[in-house]
Formats: sequence, C-alpha cells, structure tokens
Amino acid sequence: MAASLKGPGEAQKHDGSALRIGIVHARWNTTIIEPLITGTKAKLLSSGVKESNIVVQSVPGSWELPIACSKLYSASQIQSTTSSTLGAGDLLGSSSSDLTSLPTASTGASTAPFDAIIAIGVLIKGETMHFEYIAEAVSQGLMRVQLDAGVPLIFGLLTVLTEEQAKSRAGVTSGSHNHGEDWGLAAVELGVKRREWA
Ligand code: DLZ
Repeated sequence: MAASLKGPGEAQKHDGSALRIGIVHARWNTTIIEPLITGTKAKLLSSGVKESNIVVQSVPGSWELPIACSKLYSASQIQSTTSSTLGAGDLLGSSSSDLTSLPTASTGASTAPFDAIIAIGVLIKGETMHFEYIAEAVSQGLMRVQLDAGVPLIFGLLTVLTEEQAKSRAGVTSGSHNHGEDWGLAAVELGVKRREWA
C-alpha cells in the first residue's frame, strides 16, 4: 500500500524513560478532549515515560492554554532548583488543580524541568468570529511560549469546522485515527532530541 502523504512519516522509536512530560488540556468539548488525552498518554507510556513523570493539568478553555503552559514550565524550573531542600507540600502544595502544584521528590516523581509540554484543546467553529480569534491567538501564544522558554510545546489544538471532524480526529468514529497518539510520540521525540541538542 502506498504511504500516506499525511502524518509524521514512518514512526521513529525513542526512549522516553528519562523524560518528564506535561499535558495541559482545555475542558471545553470534553467528550473529544478525553480520548485525545487517552491517546496521548498511551503513546507516552508505550515509549517508556513513567506514569509518575506525566503531569496533567486542566484549564477552562483553549484560550488559557498558552499562559498555563508557560506557568507550568516555569514552576517546574523553580522546582528543579529548590526541590532538594523542600519537603512535600512546601512551595508546590499537593492540589492537582493548582498550576504550581507539581509532584515532589517524595512521591518518587522526577523534579526536573519538563522535557516537553503537550497543549490539548478543541476549537469548533460556531456562528461568530470567536473561533478565528481564539485559534489564531492560541497558536501564536503557544509558539511564543515554546520559543521563549526553549521547551518543546506540542501543538494539540484541533481547529475544526464540525463536531464530526473533531470526532474523526480523536479516534472516536469507526476507523478514525486518534491524533493524541501523534502528539504523545512527538513529545517523546522532541524531549529526547532537545536533550541531545543541549
Ligand atoms: C468561549 C469558548 C467558545 C465559544 N468555544 C470554545 C471552544 O470551542 N473550545 C475551547 O477550548 N474554548 C472555547 N471557549 C472558551 C475560551 O477558550 C475561554 O476559556 C473563555 O473565553 C474564557 O477565557
């Protein structure tokens, strides 16, 4: 069968066992978001990333993704320089909804800065210009965070015209591909390559 033009090409195998990965997702369109997160995590785990080194945070909508990714990354940088002198709960707390609350060494999780962060959101076009403004701003914002922070930021933002299009990109409809899987693999590849490039 001829290779498809679409997609990242033949899968590369990278060892994610040393990586720490963040996932920041919007809660709008949750029925699409959930399978995308599942697909993303499945590929992280199958690439060797430890469950304890995957940190998942949520925000209300896609608009909030750039600031959340930025804050999550800087919190992990602070944690990496201070964790050795911190007890569990100091500075970073333990509530999973707080962007500054990252697992500490006492949980067995890595306290290194994130090797990659995956931003996941689903924008579905409505009747107004809302979609266009958010899609453009979030895309620019995520690129800005990625280049300013120097951390790979995987673009898991679906910008679709219909709910059907969203479902068929989340592997929900029969025979469709879950794009979250690609995002998980991209995070591992970029996380590993970033360490090589350092
Ligand atoms: C307001 C809004 C609308 C209309 N549509 C979406 C959407 O399709 N996907 C999404 O992730 N978020 C949506 N939002 C919420 C905004 O992203 C944002 O959370 C709010 O405007 C508050 O800042």
